[in-house]
Amino acid sequence: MTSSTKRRVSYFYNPEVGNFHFGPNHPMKPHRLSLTHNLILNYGLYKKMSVYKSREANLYDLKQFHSEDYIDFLSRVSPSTLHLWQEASLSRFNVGDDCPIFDGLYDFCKIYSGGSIEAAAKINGDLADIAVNWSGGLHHARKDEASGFCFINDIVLAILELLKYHPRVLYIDIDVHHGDAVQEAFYITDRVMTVSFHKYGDSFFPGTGEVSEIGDKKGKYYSVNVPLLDGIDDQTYTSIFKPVIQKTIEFYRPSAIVLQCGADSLACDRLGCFNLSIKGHGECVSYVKSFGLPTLVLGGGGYTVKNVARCWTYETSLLLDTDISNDLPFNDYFEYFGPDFQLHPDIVARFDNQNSKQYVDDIKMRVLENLRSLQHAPSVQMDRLPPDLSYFELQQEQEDEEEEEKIDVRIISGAKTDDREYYEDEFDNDRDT
Ligand code: V1D
Ligand code: CA
Repeated sequence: MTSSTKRRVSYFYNPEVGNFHFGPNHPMKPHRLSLTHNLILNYGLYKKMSVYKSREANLYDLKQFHSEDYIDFLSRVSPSTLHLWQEASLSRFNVGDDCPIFDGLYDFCKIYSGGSIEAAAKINGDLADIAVNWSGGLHHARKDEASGFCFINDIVLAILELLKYHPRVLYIDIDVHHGDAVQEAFYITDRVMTVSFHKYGDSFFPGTGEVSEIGDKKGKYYSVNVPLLDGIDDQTYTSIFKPVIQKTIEFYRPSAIVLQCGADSLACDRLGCFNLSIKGHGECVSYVKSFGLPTLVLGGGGYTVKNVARCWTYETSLLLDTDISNDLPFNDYFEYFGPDFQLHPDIVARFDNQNSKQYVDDIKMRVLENLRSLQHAPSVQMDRLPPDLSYFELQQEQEDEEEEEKIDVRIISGAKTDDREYYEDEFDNDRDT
């Protein structure tokens, strides 16, 4: 498939998501999602994609990754009852300054997670080539604790959904922070390969993501880390992003991709220290798209609200192969975008580029060396699919064979078998327990 082929894009959004507040002085502002959606609408991009109001995740969904104790805690804690909880519970679940208990926290979690799971299901049903949930991408949440502004890990939940149909899922993370909890969730499996590009060093949060973290057991070589230094610019970033992703896809041959597009890797981010322009960030999204694989696109960090909205709107236009004007259309939040009112304002570098050619070449060499080891890992060779048969076709063949066998069994045993006990279809939205 060439990069110019138009894809069927499904877009998930719940208008409630922007109304939650982490509290005064907290950098995470869900309001950025309202700005993004409104800009997307006012550019007319909704006409070119299927727009869905995403449903909320339910308890059954959340339990696919998170512990019951932790979900129970999230569902019951609130600012007004916080004093009734033992300090031990609050510290056990790691809530506090980074992950504050705010009004509607559990609803917020269900809303952003529901969008990612539904988007993954849309890809599974082959009803979309690309599915987008800018409200998702919260890559730090662990099985039983909150971390780095993240409470529920919608990415892990979405990948688990994709794994029902896809043999190998590639996760790519361009947030300035390390995608630690997604890596950790799949560290010992070869069914998911994680690749994170991030700032590493100077105790930058979360402090993990060295090149030497490569996975373990069956997952050895299936975790890839690209630690970068302050001030990286577009040219330097893409000079390492493209070869690493190209070789990863060549060696791993994923049947689906999940792309976390944290916008805190942009220049001028309130928490970040990179120097990417919106075009440079978008080039990574376009590059991933150019492989023509089913792709789930998610948000993530991003703390300079107006730039988050610009970035994710621009990236929506790239996913739709639609050029949009540099002059912003009038929109409900127009005043946020002054004084330039442009999609691609001039960027002022706040950090010198510390990533010398020698540093980048060395990291690239070590990452590519690990990828070559993956090529020789036995499980990939054993799983090799015939090049002209897609996973879906292969699965269909297998299902047909199983169906024939099942009919034989039914004839022999006289048992009545309902297909729905075995396979979820794309219309199966009922997750109630
Ligand atoms: F600046 C702050 C003001 C108020 C509350 C928190 C912060 C803040 C800034 N940076 N917190 C951080 C990071 N936490 C720490 C820990 C505090 N300890 C002593 C260390 O440095 C957390 C940064 C989280 C980044 C989240 C993310 O961008 O990766 C993200 N991705 O998807 C959703 C969020
Ligand atoms: Ca990252």
